[in-house]
Amino acid sequence: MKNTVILNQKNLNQLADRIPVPTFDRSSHKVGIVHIGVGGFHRTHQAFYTHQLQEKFKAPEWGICGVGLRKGDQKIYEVLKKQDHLYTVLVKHPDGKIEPRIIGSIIDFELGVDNPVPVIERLADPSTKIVSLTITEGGYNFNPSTGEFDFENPDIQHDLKHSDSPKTIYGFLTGALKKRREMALPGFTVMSCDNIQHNGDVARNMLLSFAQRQDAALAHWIEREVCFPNSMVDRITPVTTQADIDYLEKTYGIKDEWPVTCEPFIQWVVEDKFSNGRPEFEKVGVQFVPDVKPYEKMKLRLLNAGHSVLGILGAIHGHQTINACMEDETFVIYLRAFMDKEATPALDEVEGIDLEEYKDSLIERFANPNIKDSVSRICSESSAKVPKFLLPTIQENVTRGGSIKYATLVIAAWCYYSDKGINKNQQPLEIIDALSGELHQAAKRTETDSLAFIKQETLFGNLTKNERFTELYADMIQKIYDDADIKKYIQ
Ligand code: CS2
Repeated sequence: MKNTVILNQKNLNQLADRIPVPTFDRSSHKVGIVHIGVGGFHRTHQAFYTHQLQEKFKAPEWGICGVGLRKGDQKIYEVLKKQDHLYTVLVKHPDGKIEPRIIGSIIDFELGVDNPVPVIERLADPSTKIVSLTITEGGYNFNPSTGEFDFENPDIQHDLKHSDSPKTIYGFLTGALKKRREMALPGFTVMSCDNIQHNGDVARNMLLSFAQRQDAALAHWIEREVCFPNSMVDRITPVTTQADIDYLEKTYGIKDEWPVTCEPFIQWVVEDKFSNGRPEFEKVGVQFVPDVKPYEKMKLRLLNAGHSVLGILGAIHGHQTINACMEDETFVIYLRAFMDKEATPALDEVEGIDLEEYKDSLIERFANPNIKDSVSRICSESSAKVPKFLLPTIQENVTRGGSIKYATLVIAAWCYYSDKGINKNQQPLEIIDALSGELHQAAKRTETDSLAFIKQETLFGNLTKNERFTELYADMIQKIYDDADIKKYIQ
């Protein structure tokens, strides 16, 4: 048994014979990237790529400063501060092997919750060249059915009135860009890494909508000076469990308060549009392409939508994890049918990618028994995910007369899930959704109006106007409400 060592910079030497640790001189690194939203995914993906680049090729000007803008970011801020921003990534292979590595690319962290000044200063600093975002699908503040910026949001109204004490990402970005403009500094690149189709375009449209209201001249400057590359990001990153923390301590004697786990697969496809330079990420496998749209569409419509199919149906059946769904053949057959008959016909060709192979690889990745990705993570924030991952496939198949039954069952199941909050065995489900109250209210009206749930226009747009969809949906609602044994309907 190895003695337990607390993870921090001073102790790295002691840990070097246990697991790979950063060998580069972190103290000489400068912040070049400010990342907003340091969740597990950022730490296994962008920070992981950046670490590899720094480890193999040196890139001292591209250190990462994390930023948190929500109260909930306090914990990661504190943990990382204590650990000199070091953390462990545990890559979990399907054969049971776990590859640990300490990541050193994050070198600072600012929390903008009570005092916005340090964050704005960091963003406005001449060394900051890229501001990257993982603020989740819901963080962009658009109306999911119209795609328009939501000016009704009270925090947005606050930011428009009080530009010196922002709360939202848009208040912070415009505050910092205003300073840069006044100081005659170049803009930074805003690099969205969220699971939204055309994520860079969305970030651009939203920021410009906000800026135009606040300061038209600044909006004009942003239009000229700030690039917003679109990107497709991919690496399954389950929620860290206590068992992961204990494993690291028991096996390697490393006390890391918040390691992060992920699958071996990693992918990042980005448009090469940067306003103020970028790291040579291509040296570590990032693909720079002129147009990322076909890649992001493929990933959202197959991987993310596939996750929602398994997650929502699996939750009602009583499966706890995605790999448990994949051990259940009925689910695998249903998933593949959804992908082949509904998602694929609505996709364009993706240069250099064989869609059949891509789908096979998704089946393997979802089945990784070591990942244990919880169904509750997948179902969390479904109100932001379903309109992006699943509804466009239904919408397009409605238009082209294609199959919609596989995806429609998922929507009906989502209504049942939001209404009852229990699985078929009457056990309570953990529902995490910013709109859980509204979803519950709408779903509850299903008793008297079978279409009540899909009448939420901000989520479903005008899908209720399509009779083929509404009839199918109403029929599925009837079945699930009569008997929630979901497996009967996915046979
Ligand atoms: C998942 C994603 O949140 C979800 O619903 O589908 O987090 C997924 O694991 C990642 O996009 C994988 O790259």
